[in-house]
Amino acid sequence: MASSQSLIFIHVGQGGVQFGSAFWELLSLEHGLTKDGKFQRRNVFSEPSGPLASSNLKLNTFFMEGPQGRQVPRALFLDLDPTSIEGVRNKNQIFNSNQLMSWKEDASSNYARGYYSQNVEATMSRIQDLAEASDKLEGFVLCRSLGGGTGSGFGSLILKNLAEAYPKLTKVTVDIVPSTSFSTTATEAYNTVLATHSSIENADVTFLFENEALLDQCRQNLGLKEPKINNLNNLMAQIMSAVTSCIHIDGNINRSLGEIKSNLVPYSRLHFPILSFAPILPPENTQTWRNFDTLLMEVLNDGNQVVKTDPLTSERNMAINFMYRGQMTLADANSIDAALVENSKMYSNKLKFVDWVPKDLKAGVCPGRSTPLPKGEIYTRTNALLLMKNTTAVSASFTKMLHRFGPLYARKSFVHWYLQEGMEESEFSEAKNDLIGLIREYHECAKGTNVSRPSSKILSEFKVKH
Ligand SMILES: Nc1nc2c(ncn2[C@@H]2O[C@H](COP(=O)(O)OP(=O)(O)OP(=O)(O)O)[C@@H](O)[C@H]2O)c(=O)[nH]1
Ligand SMILES: [Mg+2]
Repeated sequence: MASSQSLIFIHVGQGGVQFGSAFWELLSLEHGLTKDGKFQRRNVFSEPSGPLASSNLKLNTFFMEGPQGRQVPRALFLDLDPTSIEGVRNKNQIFNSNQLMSWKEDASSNYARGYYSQNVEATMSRIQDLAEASDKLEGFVLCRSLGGGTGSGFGSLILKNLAEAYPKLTKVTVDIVPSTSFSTTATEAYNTVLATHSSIENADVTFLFENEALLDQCRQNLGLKEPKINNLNNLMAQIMSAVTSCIHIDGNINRSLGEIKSNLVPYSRLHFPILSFAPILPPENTQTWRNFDTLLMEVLNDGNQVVKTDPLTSERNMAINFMYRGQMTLADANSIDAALVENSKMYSNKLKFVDWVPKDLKAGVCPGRSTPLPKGEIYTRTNALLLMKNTTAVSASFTKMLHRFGPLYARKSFVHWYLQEGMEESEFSEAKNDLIGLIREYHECAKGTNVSRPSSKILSEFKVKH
């Protein structure tokens, strides 16, 4: 089996943990593993035609050897209250018990409670154990929801500690952005802005998943009338499997977190590429091969993005990567690459680049197809295309965050809950100004000027009160 670098996944808070449960169920199936980490006779890569050699699977990137030849995910699940961790323990027997950490009381939707949690030492020590079990550790993927107190606050504390303890390793965050339709607590607006501030500072790449965009996809593309949280998580799992497909299977680009970063992030702060994936079809489909032009049209459709952008705002890209996922040999990659570049001329309005970077359009192929989850709601027995674009249009997501934060902060509602936990009030304005600065940097890129530091002038433009 090919030897490769390894990654550690850290799932924090209910959203991070529940997404992780779906993600590892899928990844285990893709690697031909049973629920308890043993090898199945057949796996997705041996069916239905053109078997890929198992050497294509870089098993030890995501899994490590456990007792009795079991494969164990390189992952840690953390929640300040036990409920979501119990859910993982009951559903996925693949984890060792020391990979599932929980405590007694949640952070009550309060970033500060999560951030000032006393449990970080125990957590960092468990992360160190996992790091020591990895020969060639490349980096970390921290997955959390931004809305609650644990994912936002405790997640940000862990991210800061990772940046200090492992400065040379790549840090990626998967940040779930709360939707007003699912949201139950007013403080989500604060937690989202405070946690995004930490992702701007301490992550190398952040993949935003807006629950609102995922809900729309479940309704429109999958025909689900009332999507549930697990529908959203299964969709995210398929997309994150595609993002990391060349890392955990094989392929010709984005074979490591570092490569994803260098392919997509020309400026360190502007590290929020938007993901768009196709096809997203309900399970009753029978198509086993999808026309490439159709896939391209679908990923360029805003409705397939996991971040909702404003179609009326002109966007500019800093980097674009297409990742084709399907059964083919790597020798075909070059011809796909040429077809992609040729076809994408038709969509030149969607694929405009900022003036000051060379047109950075890359296309890659991962030969391993995805696999359906049992009773899954997404059809996967076909080829697929993932688009990752570092576009100025992502600023729409930060603007929405500030629009929810602004009115609440203007009244200073609930601020005392945060101060009681030890936070300084200045941290609110620091976080807010950081997002405003980021939006401004994206706007300047779209206009063609170079990136500069934040200024307070932008406050009025985004209707954020001082
Ligand atoms: N996509 C997705 N969103 C989730 C999930 N669970 C919760 N959310 C969203 O995340 C926000 C709440 O965050 P949680 O992850 O429940 O909170 P937490 O991190 O556990 O923090 P506390 O419970 O406050 O300590 C809400 O907006 C939910 O809609 C999930 O499994 N998937
Ligand atoms: Mg919770």
